[in-house]
Formats: sequence, C-alpha cells, structure tokens
Amino acid sequence: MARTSLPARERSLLPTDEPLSLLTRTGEPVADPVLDMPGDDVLLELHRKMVVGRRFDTQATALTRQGRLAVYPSSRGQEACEVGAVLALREQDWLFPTYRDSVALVTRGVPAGETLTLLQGGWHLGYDPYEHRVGPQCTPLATNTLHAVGLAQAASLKGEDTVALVLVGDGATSEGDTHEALNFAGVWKAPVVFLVQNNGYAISVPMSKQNAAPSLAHKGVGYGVPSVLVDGNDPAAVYAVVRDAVRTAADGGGPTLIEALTYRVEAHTNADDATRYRDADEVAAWLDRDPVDRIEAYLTSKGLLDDARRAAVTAEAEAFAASVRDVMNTDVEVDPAELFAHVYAEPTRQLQEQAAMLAEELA
Ligand SMILES: Cc1ncc(C[n+]2csc(CCOP(=O)(O)OP(=O)(O)O)c2C)c(N)n1
Repeated sequence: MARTSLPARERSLLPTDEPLSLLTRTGEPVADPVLDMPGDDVLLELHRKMVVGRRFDTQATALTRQGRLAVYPSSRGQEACEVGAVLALREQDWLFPTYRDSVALVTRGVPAGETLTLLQGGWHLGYDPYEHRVGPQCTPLATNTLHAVGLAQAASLKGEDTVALVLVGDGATSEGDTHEALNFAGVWKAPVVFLVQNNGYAISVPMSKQNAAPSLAHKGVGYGVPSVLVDGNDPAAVYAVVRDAVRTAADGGGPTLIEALTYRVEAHTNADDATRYRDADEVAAWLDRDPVDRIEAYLTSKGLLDDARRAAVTAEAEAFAASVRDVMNTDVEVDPAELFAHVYAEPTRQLQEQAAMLAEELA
C-alpha cells in the first residue's frame, strides 16, 4: 500500500523512507527539516567518548587474546549508537544494554573493570545497577526489552521523571520478548525508547533471513509505537533522534522505536570467524562509513578540532586503555561456590544439590 493512501494515524507512526542523517559519510552537514544539529559542546563530547570507547574496545579484544577476558563482543563501527544514545540520556534515566554494549556502559560511567567482570567470568554482574542506572548486561536476547518497559511503566506509575532506553540488535527483534515489550509499551504509553542497532547480522544470519518487513522500524506501527529510521553511523543524528525520543517519553508522549542502520566491523565475538559468512568487500564498504572519521571530519572542517585537541583525546584514550589493562591484569580471587549465591532469595533444592556436587569435586 502506498504511504500516502494510509490513514493519517498510521502514516504518522511510520519511519521515513531514507534514514535520517545530519552528517554525510564524509562529514558534510545535512539540513534535516525535523532534526536539529547538536551544539558544538555535544559534538565534541561525542567525538571524545567515541575515541575513548573505540580504544576501550580494541583493548578488550586484546585482553581476550591474552586470556584475561573469556569472551568479548566488539562494537567497533557501532560507536555512534553506543555513545550517541547514552549521551542523549539524562542522569535520572535508565539504560538496558546487551552483551554488545560495553562501550555504552563505559560511556555512562560504569568503571571498565566492573563492566568487564561479566565477560571475564569473574562474577554474575560486576556493577551496581542502581548506582549508574544501568540494568544488567543481558546475554539472553531481548529479555532487557521487558525489563525496560517494566521499569519505565513502574516509574511512570510512581510519578517519577524517568525514561528507560533499551538497546537490542536486529536479531533480538525476532524474539517474542521484543514484541511483548513493544505491545505493552504502546498500550501503556510507557516512557521507553527502543534502539535497535541493526548491524546486518545475528551472528551469521543476515537480515534477509529473518525479516520480511521493509525495515525493522516498520514494525512499530502494529503496536501503535512511532518509529524512526536513522543512519546509525552518524553520531549527530543518533544523538538527536534519541534525545527527541527521550523528551517525548518524558513529556508523556509514550515510546519510540528507533532503528539505527550500522555494521559490526569485527566478528560476532572473538570466538567467531566472520569470513565464513561475509566478504571483505562488504566490510570495506562499511569501513568507508566510519562514524569516528565522520565526526572528526566535521569538527575539523568547522575549526572545532585541532591537532592539540586531537592529541589530548588520543592521550586520554591511551591512559584509559592502560587503566583497563591494570585492572584486568590483576588476578581476582573467585570462590566457585558464589556461583550459587543470589540466584534465588531461598536457594532451591536443585541448586543446593549442585552446589554440594561442585564442592565435592573441588575438595
Ligand atoms: C534467547 C536467546 N536465543 C539465542 C541466543 C544465542 N545468540 C547469541 S547472540 C545471537 C545473535 C544476536 O544477534 P543480534 O540481536 O542482531 O545482536 P548482535 O550480536 O548483532 O549485536 C544469538 C542467536 C541467545 N543469546 N539468547
């Protein structure tokens, strides 16, 4: 059905045909009729946090090779989403990330060592969710969508000014949880923002094998949730659409579904061989759309980023990577019996039996 022949209400929920963008791939500004270019201070902060985030990402990948991290899902290439979305949150808002979103956590201020505890296998969760207003990094796909809607609705019932931002991948939108979460977010007009980082693949499964809709953002219409399609490699645009969606939610306007078109440059995790399901030309084409290069080009052409500032940001990123190495190179004392703690308030008989078996094996 042609867009123009749809009833006005449905049309208003649909995304634009082309992804929204504020910067071309070579960093020239694009005038958008709806989105405002973020201010210079925000753009400089986006750049700083993206450079630091990328360095953190390469450091974490290196730690897997040194046996210091069990597994690491890189978000290289997705920094515009990881950083743009988090900087658009207010202090009182909550973030619900996945395993891929360590850079988002670090951007939110969770200490790197605490962020990486889960992936190191040191402890169930290395940080206090309440301290940073960051839910546990979830590894079961899409469970965080339900947590986000639940928290957002509870906050709304309590009269609190809190918005929940949930990050998911394209693959997670095929899970029932995402549909249940979108449905009730729409019914309740819960203050929640769904950001789908569509990086093209669910491990080796390409988008074409799991989605028949024109875009993932089109799915919002069925739930009465307005949807936005954005260039996910454009940090200015991602920041602007998430900030607008957070404002709408905070003002009582309900949820927004945002699909950000991006690409995972590295393999799914260090345990995956991406050359088995995608070719080098495809990766090269996306490297050409690099989000860090894009904002650097814009800031440099505007005279906001000079060699001195670039060097200072690089030095900050290097110092941060060194601090991550220091934390991760320190051996942690882990008591295997703690694996069973905090699973249930009252441990079940099965858990008690398993704990006893483990204790016997280790004795
Ligand atoms: C409920 C559930 N089913 C299956 C898996 C196995 N699994 C782990 S990652 C993944 C693909 C996820 O792809 P996507 O949501 O696009 O996120 P990305 O890894 O690309 O960021 C799958 C199927 C899982 N973790 N949880």
